[in-house]
Amino acid sequence: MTERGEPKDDALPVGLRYLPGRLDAGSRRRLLGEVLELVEAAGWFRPVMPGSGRPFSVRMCNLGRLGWISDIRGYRYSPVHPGTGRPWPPIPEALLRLWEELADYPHPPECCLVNHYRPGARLGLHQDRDEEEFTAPILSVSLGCAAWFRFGGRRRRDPTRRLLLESGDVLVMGGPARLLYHGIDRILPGTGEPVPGEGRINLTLRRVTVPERP
Ligand code: MD6
Ligand code: FE
Repeated sequence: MTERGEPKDDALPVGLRYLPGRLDAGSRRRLLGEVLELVEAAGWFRPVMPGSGRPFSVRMCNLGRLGWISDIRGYRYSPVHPGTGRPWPPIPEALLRLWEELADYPHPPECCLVNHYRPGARLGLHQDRDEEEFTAPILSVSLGCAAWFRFGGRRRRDPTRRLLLESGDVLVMGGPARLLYHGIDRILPGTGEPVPGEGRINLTLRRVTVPERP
């Protein structure tokens, strides 16, 4: 086992790209500052589980034309913030460039979901399937303290493994890995860049709609 908690020679599923340390310290600090400035101005929201209304332990915001939201009625993408009714702030240039470099997809992302985990917060095993476009990957950037990322197969009952995601790590879930079940078991407070309000910030870039054919 490596320090990252995984057998070294155990290959990742096809389509899952794990890029540890993809962002250097300067890029991490600038990106965190830029994202938090936009999000603090727009405001965080606390999603709730459809049906039960049970609140998530993670707070969220979005950047881009469309934002992922969850309320009593269900999961969906919305062009406006559910609390303020205002459009989401734009996706920072640095993230658009990262998508161009890594996504292997010829159109820009439409959504950057911003998750903030405070100590004790977690995210249950889920598939990201509220998008219309599944040929685009989801690109995830981790900032702040480290977290245990759990992933399995395309069925909830498939066996799972975990990866330690640290500040500056990038994960791309595309192709056959696009619909893998995954979640965050827990964060490791006190590691990585300090985040105001403590904890971990995760950014996921998504293409939501199918582009029109020229
Ligand atoms: C997180 N990430 O790292 C949660 N989804 O906080 C996700 O749910 C996720 O990392 C799709 C693709 C990559 C991810
Ligand atoms: Fe996800």
